[in-house]
Amino acid sequence: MVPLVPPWVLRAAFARRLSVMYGTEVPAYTTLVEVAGQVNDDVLRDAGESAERLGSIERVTAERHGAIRVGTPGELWQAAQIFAALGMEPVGFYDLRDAAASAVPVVSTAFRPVLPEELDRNPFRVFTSMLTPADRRFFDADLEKRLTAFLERRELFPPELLEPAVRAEREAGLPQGQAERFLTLAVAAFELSPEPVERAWYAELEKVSAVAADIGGVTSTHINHLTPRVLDIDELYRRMEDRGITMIDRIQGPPRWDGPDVLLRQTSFRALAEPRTFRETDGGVTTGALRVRFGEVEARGIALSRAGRALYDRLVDGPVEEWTARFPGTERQLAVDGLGFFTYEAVTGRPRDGRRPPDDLAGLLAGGWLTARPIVYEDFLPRSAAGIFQSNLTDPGARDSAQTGTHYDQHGMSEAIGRTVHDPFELYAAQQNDSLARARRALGDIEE
Ligand code: OOG
Ligand code: NI
Repeated sequence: MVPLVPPWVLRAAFARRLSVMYGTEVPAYTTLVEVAGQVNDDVLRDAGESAERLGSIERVTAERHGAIRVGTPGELWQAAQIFAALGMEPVGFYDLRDAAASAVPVVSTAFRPVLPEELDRNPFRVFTSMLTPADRRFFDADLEKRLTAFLERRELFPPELLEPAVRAEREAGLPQGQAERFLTLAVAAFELSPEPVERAWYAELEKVSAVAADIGGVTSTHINHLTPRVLDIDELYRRMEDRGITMIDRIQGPPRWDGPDVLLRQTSFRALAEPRTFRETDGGVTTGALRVRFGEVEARGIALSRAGRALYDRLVDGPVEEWTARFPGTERQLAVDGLGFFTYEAVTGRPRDGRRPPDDLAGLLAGGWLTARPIVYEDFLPRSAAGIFQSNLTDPGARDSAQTGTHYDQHGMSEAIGRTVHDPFELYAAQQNDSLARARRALGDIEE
């Protein structure tokens, strides 16, 4: 039997090649990766072991997320097939249409590995947005019709790319030669196309939303940012500004504080003007520029339970004093209050002191029966995502808020993709509960 290149090796190779491609297309991204690497080295040197509490330095160094935008359920279905070949499944539903100040006409999910061991091998994830042309707040019936027709005519992913993707998913890998070709075509599908942009069509969509134009104004898709992970995002922000790269005005997500890092903190630099060719209404070709691709960086923290997330949502906009006063200041407290997710392990070497393990988690942790390791947040935050979209729009676009939008939810997204969209809270809870059940069994064994 020919040995197959397994999905995780394909995923790691895809992430690496995408990074090389994006670095040649967007040089400021390379600067971001360089600076992130230097910051990570410094943190590792100064903080030692605790720097790796939320992931090994190998994982963090290789870690990236990308973002793509597609136009139709059919295109989303195909993107999902390509990601399935790489061992990435849809997780989470994000509706970015009704974020008050920063609405964009898309609904989104993220493709990523779901098993902890797969995440450890390579956690590459892609935030994937789909245009919603039937949403009357953004598009009237006439524009919807023309937009849909335009999208139906284009082909983002050729059959030579989709066929091996189906095979890779079915057989859990590809033979070496096919893997090579698959990766080459997959990276090419996300490059910026040199095809001329229809000026008038692009401009018409841009009036509605720059995101609508970026998706539906061109005949291809492209990766619009690629994000490295950094261990100290405040330090990175300072160093980028020192290098003369203007970042957006803030770091999004939880505040910097002395307590545990939770969820996700992100910042970005604005999209750069890139030369593009345009087709004018008289048929002539001209050159111009578009700002569509940018750089972003992120720091990841502990995954929060639904209750933890609700507390986060209540506190995040308030004064930092309120956050400090009300948000748990230690990992132990996050665990005991049921606000954060952890994996638990029985302590086997615990000295025998005649005591029996208590039933409650607080007692088990306080008595040294269990150790807790944080589960890293592997997903996104809708408000930061909306902010990331927005930071790259020069014009907020036009919306008719008297109209109502089309309904979309996790279920509808699953139907569009033809695959189940996982609920991130359920994934984290299952991982936590499995570990706790194992730990309790182990404690039972130790006792006997
Ligand atoms: C995606 C924006 C969301 C993030 O990190 O929150 C995102 C986009 O601009 O297409 O990538
Ligand atoms: Ni992003």
